[in-house]
Amino acid sequence: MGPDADKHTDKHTDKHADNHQRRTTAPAEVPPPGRFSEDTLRELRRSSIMHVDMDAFFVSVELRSRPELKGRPVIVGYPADRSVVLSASYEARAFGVRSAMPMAVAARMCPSAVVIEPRHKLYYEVSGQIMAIFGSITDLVEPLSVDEAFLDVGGAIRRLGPPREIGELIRARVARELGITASVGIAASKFVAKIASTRCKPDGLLLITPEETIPYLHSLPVSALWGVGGKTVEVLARRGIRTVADVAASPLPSLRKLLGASGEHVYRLSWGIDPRPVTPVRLEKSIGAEETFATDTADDALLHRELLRLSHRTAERLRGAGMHARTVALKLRYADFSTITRSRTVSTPIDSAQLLYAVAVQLLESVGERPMTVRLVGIRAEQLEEAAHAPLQLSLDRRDDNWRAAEQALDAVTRKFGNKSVLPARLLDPANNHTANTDTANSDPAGQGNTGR
Ligand code: DCP
Ligand code: MG
Repeated sequence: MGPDADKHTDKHTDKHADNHQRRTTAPAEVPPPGRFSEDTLRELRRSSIMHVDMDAFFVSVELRSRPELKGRPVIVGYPADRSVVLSASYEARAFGVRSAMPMAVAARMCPSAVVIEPRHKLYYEVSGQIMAIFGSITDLVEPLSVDEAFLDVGGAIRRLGPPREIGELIRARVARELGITASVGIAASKFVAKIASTRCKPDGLLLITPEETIPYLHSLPVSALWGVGGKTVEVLARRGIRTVADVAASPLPSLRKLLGASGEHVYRLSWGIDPRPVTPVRLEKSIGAEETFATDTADDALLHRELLRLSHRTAERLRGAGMHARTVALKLRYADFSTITRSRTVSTPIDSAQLLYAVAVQLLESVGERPMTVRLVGIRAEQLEEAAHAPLQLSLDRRDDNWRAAEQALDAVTRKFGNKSVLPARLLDPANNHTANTDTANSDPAGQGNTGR
């Protein structure tokens, strides 16, 4: 017997019978592309929304250059005490390791895990390549974060085949061209497609037809519904509502009473109702944070401290959304409730707290003398773009090591707004902000982007 004698059977009788088939529904019994009748096309287009998400993205990218670690528990994160797990291999997850868990906890759970420090620049590059593959399939790509997107492939079926084949094509291209694996969920709606990709991970594909949608959804726990997190799960569980089927069987008024406005949303999802289209441009136009002071204030140092805090909050949310901002806006509300905003556009899109803060302080200074005490201060990041498409900028996840990079980026701001406008030392020590050199006030040499509104 030849060496392949006991291997060939299944693989050769059905070329689709690879190891992903177990996660998929009935095999696609359709003719090759170009031969679809209008009826078939209509039928195939009923489930044309796809959610594609890379498996253990940062880890997978790292394993390309360290293949000997494949199959082992691997964590990407800074080893420092106060850092968190950014990405964990599925082998590490078997020990309970999850992203956002403190590194110290992860190390206790899985002492054998290999820890790799992140290389954000590399991930952003790969992210751009992922999005380029998606973009070659359809224009209808809605990136959600650095490693995932919704695609509506309805218009690509004639050219590339049924959605399932398009999903396998994307998975094959990501594997071959980028050396990582992706999971694909396909359904009639975004929310079911997202559930499908989550539940076929890693390295899987799951298509849920419109007919299968309700029975499938109803078999899931409530936590599978979009927007239903820990607290809502608890509230529902207290009423004995544990599965999506339980939600679907609940009268809408009682869900409204339990969950407020989101009661209706949750109810609709439980019946698979999610008409949101795949929207190529992000709906989020801006991300921001604001704070009302307990007592109105005229204190510069207090304002600066608050701006720094709000910068951190805004930057975290920007990074969480995988976005960079081109414009930073400052909002001040005075004691009499009159409100002003000042905004400025920077040359390099930013997502770091330090840079947001630097611009916010300039904007505050550009206001000049304030007519009365301040009641509220806010920061808003505007003109957002996908981090994947923006020129690379630093991550401040580990600040000490990133200060060099931070300073380089500050240089860009300085070039834009004048030499004395940004003083990194002030940023390092926000408590000293009120001693700021008055040279920096109103420095807007080109008058650019400083649009009082
Ligand atoms: N990420 C991060 N901080 C987090 C969560 C994620 O920096 N708190 C980064 C690392 C991830 C990447 O974003 O690799 C993508 O996030 P995912 O939620 O898609 O997680 P993974 O791709 O790592 O794993 P999964 O296979 O569950 O998608
Ligand atoms: Mg992922």
